[in-house]
Amino acid sequence: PTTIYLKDYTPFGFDVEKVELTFDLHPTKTRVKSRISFVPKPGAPSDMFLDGENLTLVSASIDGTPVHPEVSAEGLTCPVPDAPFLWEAEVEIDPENNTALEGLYMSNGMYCTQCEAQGFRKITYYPDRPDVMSVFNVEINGPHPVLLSNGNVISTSQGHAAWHDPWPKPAYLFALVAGDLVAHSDSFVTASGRNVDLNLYVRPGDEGKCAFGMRALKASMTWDEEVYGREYDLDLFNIVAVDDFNMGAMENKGLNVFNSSAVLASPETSTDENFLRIEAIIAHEYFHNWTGNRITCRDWFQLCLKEGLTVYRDSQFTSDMRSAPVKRITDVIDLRARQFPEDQGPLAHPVRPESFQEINNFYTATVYEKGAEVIGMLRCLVGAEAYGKALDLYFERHDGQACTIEDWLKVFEDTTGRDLGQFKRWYSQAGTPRLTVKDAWYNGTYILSFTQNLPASETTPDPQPQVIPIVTGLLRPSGEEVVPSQVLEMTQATQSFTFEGLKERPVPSVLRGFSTPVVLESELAAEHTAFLLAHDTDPFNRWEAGRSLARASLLKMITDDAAPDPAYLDGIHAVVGDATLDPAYRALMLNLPGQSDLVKSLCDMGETPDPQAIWDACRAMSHAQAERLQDMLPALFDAHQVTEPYEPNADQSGRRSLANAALRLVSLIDGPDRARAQFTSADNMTQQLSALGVLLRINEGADELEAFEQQWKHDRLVMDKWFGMQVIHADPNETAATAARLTEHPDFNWKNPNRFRAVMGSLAAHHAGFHFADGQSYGLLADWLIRLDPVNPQTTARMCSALQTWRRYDDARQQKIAAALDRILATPDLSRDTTEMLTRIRG
Ligand code: BAL
Ligand code: ZN
Repeated sequence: PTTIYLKDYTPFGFDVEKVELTFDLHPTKTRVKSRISFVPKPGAPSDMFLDGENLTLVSASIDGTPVHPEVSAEGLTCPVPDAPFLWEAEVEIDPENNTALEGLYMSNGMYCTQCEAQGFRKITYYPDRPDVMSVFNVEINGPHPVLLSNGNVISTSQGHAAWHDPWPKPAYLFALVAGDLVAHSDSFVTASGRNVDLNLYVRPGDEGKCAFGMRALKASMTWDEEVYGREYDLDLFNIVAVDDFNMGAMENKGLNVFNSSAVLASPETSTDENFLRIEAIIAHEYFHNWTGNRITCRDWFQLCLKEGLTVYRDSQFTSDMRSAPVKRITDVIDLRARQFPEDQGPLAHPVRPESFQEINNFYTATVYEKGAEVIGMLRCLVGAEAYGKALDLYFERHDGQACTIEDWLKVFEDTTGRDLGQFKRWYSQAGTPRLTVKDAWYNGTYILSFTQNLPASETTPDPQPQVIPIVTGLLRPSGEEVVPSQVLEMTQATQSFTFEGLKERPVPSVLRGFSTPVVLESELAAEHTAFLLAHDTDPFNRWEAGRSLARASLLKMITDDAAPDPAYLDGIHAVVGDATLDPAYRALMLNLPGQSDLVKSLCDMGETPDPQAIWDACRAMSHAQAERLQDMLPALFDAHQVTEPYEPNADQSGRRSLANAALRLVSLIDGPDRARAQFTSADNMTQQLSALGVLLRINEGADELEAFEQQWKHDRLVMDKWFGMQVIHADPNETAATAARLTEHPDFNWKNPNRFRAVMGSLAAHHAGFHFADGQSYGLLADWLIRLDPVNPQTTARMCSALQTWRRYDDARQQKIAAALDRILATPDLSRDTTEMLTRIRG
């Protein structure tokens, strides 16, 4: 496979003034006619190359004269005039057999598209690159009640629709949808008084699952006006729910296409977590209208320009709509679970990668989530006001352009006068820095000293110090804040910060809000952690203190057979019992560090991790929590029952999460009765599913599992939960067998990405089950990846990341994983996507 490098970027030789497309839809023989006005730039080549894959070229002409281009598997090359010309072509494509779900494909009888990153080339010949932006006119002919494309509708009649998108866009934002769909409609009046029609299109039967998504869309539109001054710019905004979709959703201009799991919601079928995710994804895709669509990326190496910023914006939105500390904590849990392993293993790459073989493999937690962290750091360094000014300048200066990270940083340099040369290393160096902290106290002077160390890696062989904003506050030994939060700006490999005029030695609270994505290694007094759990005024660091104690205790339980740490248990007893705190926050206090996280800690200590021992320790810790909190658990459970009609808001979902955390623990001691009662009486999925999870966890859920299937077998999204739950809650020695059994189920439609992920994704997420010593899970996953790869390379390649941490385990496991990797790699005609991922992982 060919490797593409950032350093080789060259602009396309032609401008595209206008694109006209006509689709004659047919399941296996769709005809696509294109009329494209090209204008050669100075020095344009005499031959033009257009991307195109899996297309049958029917005809082509330039200015009306037939031409016969040289066609290859990647595109076509054609001699062209050195003056503006009209390119016309007709191609035939086969949507029904397009199982890769890229380009134009069919999902349950409906046509839909996915063009990011390089799917448009499967629709017609075109310069399929983000820096080629053009106005599109689209005509669709097909026997479907609903025919949609980007922009504003020009005309519709039986079997025909014409669309015009006035905003120049790259081809990756093109979309077409056709099918027997129904609309949930509403409207929005923008700040300047323009009316926008809003529609959420779904398959008949799903109408009852639209109201929340529409509400979230309107809230996002208002928020972007109020917080970023960004108004919507078309007369129409359409969202379509699709059952077969590789990603969560896609921000096509004026026509967002969503995985149905990321938009359809009802209290009976969706959990609080589902509602939260849907709200965030709707916001994310909507926010892309400005950060992604109006200002797009020059090339795919700049993907973080739109994704990091848009993730950052959607996290701000969720913080504003719900609880900011809870959002920050859950984001950090997610970052550590998904991004840190990437940064610390064979798939490490900078936030802005410098080479790739298959761009689909770079829609990663590093580009998205670490990309958002980098923006959070930038805002922390320059302050909220300067951030707002820089963003205003970004929108003003770059509207309608395809930009780079250099353009992005320049608006900050120009508004603040700062030199961001060193800060830019966050975009070019891979890996998670380690930040060590120690302190000293001399006669009223308190000194905090930090050392940063970025481990060298293949992509970053000679790491240089980065700019690290360390938000820090100091507390008195009595618990009040003596120095409020301030940003310590670290730029050197080793740096000290001095605080004068203190009457007594303070307790430091460093890296508040997780102001930089680092691994913090504290050489501070060990007793500080319990103190911060009891007293820190920063809610993130208070939670972090609990997590540090839990981690330290679990590691001792694993390595030394120690008992659970009473200081940790006492500490969480106090916080969870504090009725002045947000219930959602108290529930988070009861979570334990991820088992993969513990694997990394053990490796760093020079220990060989034993997944079963980690599992056993986590179980033992849950029991210890239950016993220590036994005096309050029944009351917590009762006091946080929601008796009002279900609403997926922060208040109610917080109460449910604490009640369900209490249920999970109390059931370890009291048995299944409460959970059974909740399962039976639940009128919403949050309560029903959490009760089922509790029962499965104590091996008491067989009847409820059966009842759940009978109740929900008609609902695809709920059945995804049913499939996933059984794997997630299996005992480690039964995980592989459970997953294998589920693949025999008649409803295991493995070509549907959601269903495949429900089983195989859950298998990979069950740490002790996936790494069970017999290696059965590795073999099962390999079997299914080999089967899925020719059908859907993108979903296959994503799933390969389950194996990225394989070198952390013992020799026997490594041999089994290597055998699985080699077996997949030896498969004839393995896709470029999967080959690249596995080659990098195998090393
Ligand atoms: N652009 C791909 C889907 C998303 O990040 O919104
Ligand atoms: Zn995005």
